[in-house]
Amino acid sequence: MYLRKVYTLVFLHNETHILLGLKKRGFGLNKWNGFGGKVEQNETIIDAAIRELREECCVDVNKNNLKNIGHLEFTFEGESLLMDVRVFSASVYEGVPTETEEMSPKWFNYEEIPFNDMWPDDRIWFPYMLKSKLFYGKFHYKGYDTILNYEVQELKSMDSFYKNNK
Ligand code: 8OG
Repeated sequence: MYLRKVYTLVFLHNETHILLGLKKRGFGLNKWNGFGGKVEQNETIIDAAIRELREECCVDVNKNNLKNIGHLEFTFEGESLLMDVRVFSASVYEGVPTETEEMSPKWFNYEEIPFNDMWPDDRIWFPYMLKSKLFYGKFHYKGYDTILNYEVQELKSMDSFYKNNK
């Protein structure tokens, strides 16, 4: 049995670019990623996504403009933690992405995503996100660099995914 912890991961985008942040401390140090973190007790997943985006890059997003586009699960050989990561995108937001103690934000053209400096799984599921497809992905790691096995699939709807995976 795994101990499931829920995380958020938010990507801001426009027609040609996606916003990534270089993580300056903690888990995923020196990797480019979206913005997010642990959902706290007494907080909804959406509220956590909004809070983390604000804390990490000073941008405000309204919950109606956050779209749940994917679900990722990560497990690690020998560990009981299952990281349940809810992925969101938004193209409408307020504020200018600004560097914080945790993240240094930068816009990347869709053709120039720095996969060599990102989590190894990202190059497997980003193509779904970049083609505006909903997705599910499950990755089992040995350490933080090696994917032992994985599964990724396109989803028809997030609602039906969650209905069937309670
Ligand atoms: O609070 P903290 O920064 O530790 O939260 C971890 C963040 O990293 C959270 O937004 C979820 C995200 N994340 C993982 N694993 C992976 C991964 O393999 N790829 C990507 N893109 N993000 C990940 O925890």
